[in-house]
Amino acid sequence: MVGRLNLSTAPAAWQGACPPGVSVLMLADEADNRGADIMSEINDGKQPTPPTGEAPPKSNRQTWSIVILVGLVIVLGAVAVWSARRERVSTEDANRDGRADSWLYYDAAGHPTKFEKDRNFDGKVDWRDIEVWDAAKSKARVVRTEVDSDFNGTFDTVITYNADGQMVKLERDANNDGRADIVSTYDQPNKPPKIMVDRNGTGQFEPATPAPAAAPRPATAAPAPPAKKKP
Ligand SMILES: [Ca+2]
Ligand SMILES: [Ca+2]
Ligand SMILES: [Ca+2]
Repeated sequence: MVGRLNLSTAPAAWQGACPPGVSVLMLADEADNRGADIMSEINDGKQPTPPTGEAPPKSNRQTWSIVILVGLVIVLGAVAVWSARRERVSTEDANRDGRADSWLYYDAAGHPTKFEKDRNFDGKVDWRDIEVWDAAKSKARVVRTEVDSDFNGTFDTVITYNADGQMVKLERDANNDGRADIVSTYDQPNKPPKIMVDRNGTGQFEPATPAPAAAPRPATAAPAPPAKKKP
């Protein structure tokens, strides 16, 4: 395809590049419709338009501005999510020594999730209640209690409660080897528990006869946790 460029109507840049009176022949492949369009636009005195879908190149400054803006949005979003999910805690100092000795944790909705207490004021938590929110009763209930009964820094007793708040299982690590060796199961209210004992630390439990004295009911034997205040 051959076209003749009309310099009198062509864009100024084209006119300046060619001396007056010079004809310019333009060639385009027969299959190149875009080439023909460009020649037509130039002869009409127009600037060739970019092909469809081909956006004009952005400057580096524009590109960096977009990158920085997107990064800023991501950071602000992450901070908002962290702030919404972060745990809150209220503390008490029962012995007034200037150090907290009980901690009540809340989720983002203000529902208690965990209560911890340092009962002997040695700076180490030795009582922990795990709580869940009961929406039907609009209050939290304790589902599990962990106790360091001898205050040696290791939790050795785990108590599990049912939905009514009754103790259903007590697991005790009496020899401090990190594994429960006395398991008391409270299947029926007001009935003695079923007690199983691992006497030699092998993981094999057998019925306790007679019932070992090392299976107390810490929920009643231990000091009652102080009143929990909302933050
Ligand atoms: Ca204190
Ligand atoms: Ca303690
Ligand atoms: Ca202990």
